[in-house]
Amino acid sequence: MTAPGANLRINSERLWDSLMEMAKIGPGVAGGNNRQTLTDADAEGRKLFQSWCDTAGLSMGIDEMGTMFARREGTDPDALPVYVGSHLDTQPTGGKYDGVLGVLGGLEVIRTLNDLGLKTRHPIVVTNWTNEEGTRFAPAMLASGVFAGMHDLDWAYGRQDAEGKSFGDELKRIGWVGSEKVGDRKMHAMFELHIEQGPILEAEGKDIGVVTHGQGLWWLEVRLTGKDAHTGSTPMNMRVNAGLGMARITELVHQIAMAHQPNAVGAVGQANVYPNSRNVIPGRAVFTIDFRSPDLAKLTTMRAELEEGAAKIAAELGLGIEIEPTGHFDPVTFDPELVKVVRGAADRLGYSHMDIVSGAGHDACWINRVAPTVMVMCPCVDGLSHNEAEEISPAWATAGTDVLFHAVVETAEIVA
Ligand code: HGY
Ligand code: MN
Ligand code: MN
Repeated sequence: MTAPGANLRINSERLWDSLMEMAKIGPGVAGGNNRQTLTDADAEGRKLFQSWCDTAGLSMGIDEMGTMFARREGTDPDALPVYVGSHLDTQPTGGKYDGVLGVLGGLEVIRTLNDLGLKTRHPIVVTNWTNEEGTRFAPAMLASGVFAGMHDLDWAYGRQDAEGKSFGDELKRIGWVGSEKVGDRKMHAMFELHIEQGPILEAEGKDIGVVTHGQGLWWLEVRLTGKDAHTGSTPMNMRVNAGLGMARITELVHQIAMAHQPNAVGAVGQANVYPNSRNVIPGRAVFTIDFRSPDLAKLTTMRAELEEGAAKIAAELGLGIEIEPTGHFDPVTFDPELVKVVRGAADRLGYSHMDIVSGAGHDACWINRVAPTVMVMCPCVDGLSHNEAEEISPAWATAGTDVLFHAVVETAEIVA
């Protein structure tokens, strides 16, 4: 495959303007975004992306999970397309770039090809995967998981949010149910550009992360049952306190992750006690644990240690306990050939780069099971993400998208 000339670059201003335009939809309260999946804000963001794709001359396909596939034709109708994308949905207190840079960076690849009047043998498809975040409807990477055959469609449609609304009903409500069967599309390759969401690239002074691997993950939902009682008149030895159990298990999660350093992380992200009244001892607690490691054996051991330790804590406090896995994927090894293409592109363009393991999960982690897949990363300020203060520089956005452009176009094969 011939690589594009190093002089070919994307249009930085246009990319940045599009990022800022999209950031106006579903604004947060502190400068970031709250564009959660299948909300009206998500629908508005989809509409804006659709209009940009129309202007760029792309044809749009939508599958039954609402994932958007915007296609630029290649010269060879039989050639499998090169996919490039990420997600437009955000955390409730999300940043402006998590996911969005990968979708609009993919669109910028198309816009630049259009500017240059270049054709490629393989078609190129820019993709917006539905519900990557998994915060409203667990698990994360839900649509790409169905696409990769990890979840079935009905199970995904039945996932419920905190108000009991189902994924399927909400997708219908916003009018984005497509007719394509999920997973029917075959891919020549898939690229995802994403901010690192960690501190390594910035600390090392690198413009580009060549993502060779991704961490594995377990999400475990813990439900503790104790007894509501008066916080004032109930003697300490008569309490069955689910809130205390949650606190002890939260500490246990931290201890387990620390015991498996390096390359292990753990936290409780979502935590609710019931009835959540100032003067009632909580009779119920429901919370989620997020364990991750690039080492499968460590990941398995952390889950086992948690289940054993949490059962012990519950027994000591007289609590009922249920632990339900609500999300999982093994550590990921991305396609070595595509990793070389990304590394070569960064070299050719003169961007500093280093190999890196993705700490966060991404749609690419599932698609890697059904097609050759790789990720490109750019730094983010202080490594901060899943926080409205998430920030990147226009230079980092440009570097990441330049490398994405070169890697995608090389793989899609320019036709002279
Ligand atoms: O949880 C994750 O790693 C991703 O940001 N959804
Ligand atoms: Mn993301
Ligand atoms: Mn995210």
